[in-house]
Amino acid sequence: MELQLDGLPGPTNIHGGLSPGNLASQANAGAKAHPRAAARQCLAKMRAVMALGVPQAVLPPLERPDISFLRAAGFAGTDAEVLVAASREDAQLVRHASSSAFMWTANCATVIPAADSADHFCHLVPANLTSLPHRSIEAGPRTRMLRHLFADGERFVVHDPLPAVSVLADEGAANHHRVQGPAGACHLFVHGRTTASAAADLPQRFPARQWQEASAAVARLGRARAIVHARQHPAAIDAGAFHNDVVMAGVADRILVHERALVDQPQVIAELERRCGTLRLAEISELELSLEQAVRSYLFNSQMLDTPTGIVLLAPAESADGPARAVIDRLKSEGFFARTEFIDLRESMMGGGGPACLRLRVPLDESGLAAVAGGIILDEDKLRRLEQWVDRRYRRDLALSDLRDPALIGECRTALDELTRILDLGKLYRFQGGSV
Ligand code: SUG
Repeated sequence: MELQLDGLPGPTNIHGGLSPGNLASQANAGAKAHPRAAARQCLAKMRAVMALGVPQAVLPPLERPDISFLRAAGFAGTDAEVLVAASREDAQLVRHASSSAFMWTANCATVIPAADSADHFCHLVPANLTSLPHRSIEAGPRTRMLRHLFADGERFVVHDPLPAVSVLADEGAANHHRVQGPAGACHLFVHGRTTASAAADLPQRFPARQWQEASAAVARLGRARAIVHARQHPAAIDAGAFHNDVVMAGVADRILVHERALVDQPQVIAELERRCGTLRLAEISELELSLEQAVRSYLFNSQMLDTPTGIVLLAPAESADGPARAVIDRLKSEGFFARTEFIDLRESMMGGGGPACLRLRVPLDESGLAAVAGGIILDEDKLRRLEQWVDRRYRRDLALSDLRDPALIGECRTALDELTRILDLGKLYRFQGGSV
């Protein structure tokens, strides 16, 4: 089975325009955000997944604003004084410190499950996210959080993130697929560049975030037995596919991929089939859905779920009409999935995060699932309590200019403190005496 580990934005969710090459992030820079609606939409997705009979857990938000980050940048005094001074001197730094980008948990780690690792441990390699400042500050606390939640040292290894150097820039599972065919499982690692990349091979408009050297290091740490490396098509990156999961999705033996997702794509697919056996491939042509339409609709960022009643496509509402919908209808009629559901994730989509970005997949067996911190596994009762908590503790809207308000520090702590009680996590955050 596959546990879906979803993220939640925190009370300072903003549209900061912090990600170059991410068209939605850029287009919505400075727009008023709606933290309560953002969190509610994420919870609604979790409910939809649970209703499909798939185990669902929640990964708590990180504390924001990250005052220790601002202190490390030279601001001093009480926490409130730090925030006020930083807001006056460097508002952009405060946006980095306040961002809720950690909600996109597909980027938080790469998972090599026990079934596929040489030492039979389930390996979690947290991503260093060095490509962007607001994301790189996630790595440390997220690693400590994963250690708290996957604490059973007999089963799980939570590694340190790769060293934060450019050649090891790692964006986690957004550039990784576990393909499972009749002959076995294989891990596909997708990178945008390598140290050996010729200038002509690189995207021309936007940066390539994931380095091949990082993917190789993650595969080594995770003791993955079967791996294939592929390079993301520079045209896809230049069209706004800053991660591979914007142009490719999959579950079990099914791969849904744009024809311009990967360099040498036919060879990559052939290699996966050589390792895994025959796969079911839906390769979408540029004619049927252009890269531009793929990025606009986020069709390939749908969550593909292997449920007791067949494969389900949980697609963003943005793909419910036009050419993306036509692709979905065709694939459904061909039996590529049993069912489709559309989900409204508007606030997350404004930062370039669709259904697949919001979850980390953790393949586990029953006993592995029982070893995960039980409090984060959701049932209907817990979900209802989380909804009430969000309604109580998250502001309805938040503008970038609100980030200078020191009241947000206390609001966030109060919210997270309550959350740790709902999820039975004990002392988790530093302000509680914990490690995160
Ligand atoms: O890293 N957006 C995220 C979106 C991550 C999507 N994840 C996957 N594709 N798996 C990013 O670009 C925008 C934040 C802002 O602009 O405020 C942001 O960080």
